[in-house]
Amino acid sequence: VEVKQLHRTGFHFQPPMHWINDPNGPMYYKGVYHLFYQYNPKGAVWGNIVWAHSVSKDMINWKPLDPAIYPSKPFDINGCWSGSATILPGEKPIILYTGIDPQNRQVQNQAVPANYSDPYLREWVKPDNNPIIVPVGGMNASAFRDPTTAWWSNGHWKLVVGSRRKHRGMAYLYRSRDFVHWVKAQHPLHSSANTGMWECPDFYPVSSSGKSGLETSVLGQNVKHVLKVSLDLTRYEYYTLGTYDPRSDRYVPDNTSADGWSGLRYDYGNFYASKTFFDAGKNRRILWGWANESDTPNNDTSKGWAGIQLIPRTVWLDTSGKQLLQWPIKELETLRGEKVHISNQQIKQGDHFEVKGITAAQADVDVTFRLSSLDTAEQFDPSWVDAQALCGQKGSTVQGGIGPFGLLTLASENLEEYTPVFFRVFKASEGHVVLMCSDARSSSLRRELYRPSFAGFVNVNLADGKLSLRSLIDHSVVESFGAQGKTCITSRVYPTLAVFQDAHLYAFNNGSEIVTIENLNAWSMKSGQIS
Ligand code: DQQ
Repeated sequence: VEVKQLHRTGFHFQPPMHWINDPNGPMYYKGVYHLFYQYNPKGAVWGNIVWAHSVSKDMINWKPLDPAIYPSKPFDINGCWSGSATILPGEKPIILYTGIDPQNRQVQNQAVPANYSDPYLREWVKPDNNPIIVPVGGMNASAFRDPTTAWWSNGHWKLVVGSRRKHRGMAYLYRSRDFVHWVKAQHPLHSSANTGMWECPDFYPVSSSGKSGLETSVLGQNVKHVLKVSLDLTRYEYYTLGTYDPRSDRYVPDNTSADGWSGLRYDYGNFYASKTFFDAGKNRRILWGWANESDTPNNDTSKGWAGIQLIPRTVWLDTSGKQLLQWPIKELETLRGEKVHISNQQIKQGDHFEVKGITAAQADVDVTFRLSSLDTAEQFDPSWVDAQALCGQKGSTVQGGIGPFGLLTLASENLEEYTPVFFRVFKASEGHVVLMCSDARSSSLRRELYRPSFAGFVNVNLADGKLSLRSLIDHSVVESFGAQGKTCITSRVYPTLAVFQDAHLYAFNNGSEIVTIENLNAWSMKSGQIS
């Protein structure tokens, strides 16, 4: 198969060819970051799943290694699916993953390094006591997978496995004293009606003050917990913030943190099966997500590859305590090349102007807009609960009061193609409502693509009249961070004209109120060493 370079990313992780999905078992061990991921060594569609393995010193430049875990034993002969790493006392990493057994049951297995002194941990061994956890009784053996990183509390190791009971999504809890014998707790850690299968659960503490990350077993007064699940019915991820009681092993979401479909999301676009880990090297918690293609499977096959890993994000609790904040890891900035800077530039209604002097198909843009007045904001209708539908109705060309304003990324010169990332501010009975969109509808002349008007609301105080936006643009992906990481949206797009040197970047405003670019910094991005 010849791999088509068009639309391949320069600084987002992807192997030379074939299919990838979920990031697995990310960890930091002896100065090295490990990324494992679901991989089909035989083609650009899902199947034949193994754990591919790459290592890095900075999570930006990578060295590929041979697959770490692949079907070899009855307990994983039909597939090595997602899982997590735990670093046991004495700096001993261990992996838990889902194996598909000869009856196509989903069972949980362990793998340990063959040689702890190899900093790359190239070779993994599956102990004979596998599988260590199997579905029993009334459990659904085809919906029982993706074990989390284990945490230690109250004299036990604990972990959860994602599942469902009929339509109820479940995080089954297991306990062990020795990491070998695991016993299911009577109650799940948490469950929620009508949410379907909970894939790739993730459960971890965040500090109530400051940006520092916490090791997964940390408990205490100044700690909240996050439970994230990937809902396979919508292919979106939702999280809640809440309280974990290590004695009853129950997790209760805060009353400000809705459970299920109306809940908070890490990303309002193409971002799935994510996982976090504690980076002991830099004292932060890192979030890693996968973005699949929005192209047709036939095109994936003909281009020879499918799927990318998104840029790792530092994740921490907002001072409100009501949501998480996310920001691309600072190591990404080492790839910044030529820079352009713009300040105090007004954009009037209907105007757009070009940000010149950078490679617009592979760029990092960080802009702060200033609004002089909020008086002309359109009235918000409280029935508009679905941000994506609202963006579909009020797109970047639909004139408003305050906005739409923002960036036109991956744009062709005459705007036959562009992916707008923008804000629109509404007046509501209490304050303002800010909508953020990353709208793929105009991204490509190719009509058969999936081109959703992804959007989310931004819970931001506009008292200082400022709204910021950072977008990471990389050929077929636009990853955007609104208001310093309050709302994040990732789009996959496949322009036909706006490619390589023919891609442009513009700032625009289609609101009646003038918007000022207080500051804009944009950089050409160098490619990472990836494969
Ligand atoms: N992908 C894995 C499963 C997981 C799903 C299989 C989520 O373990 O539930 O490749 O994308």
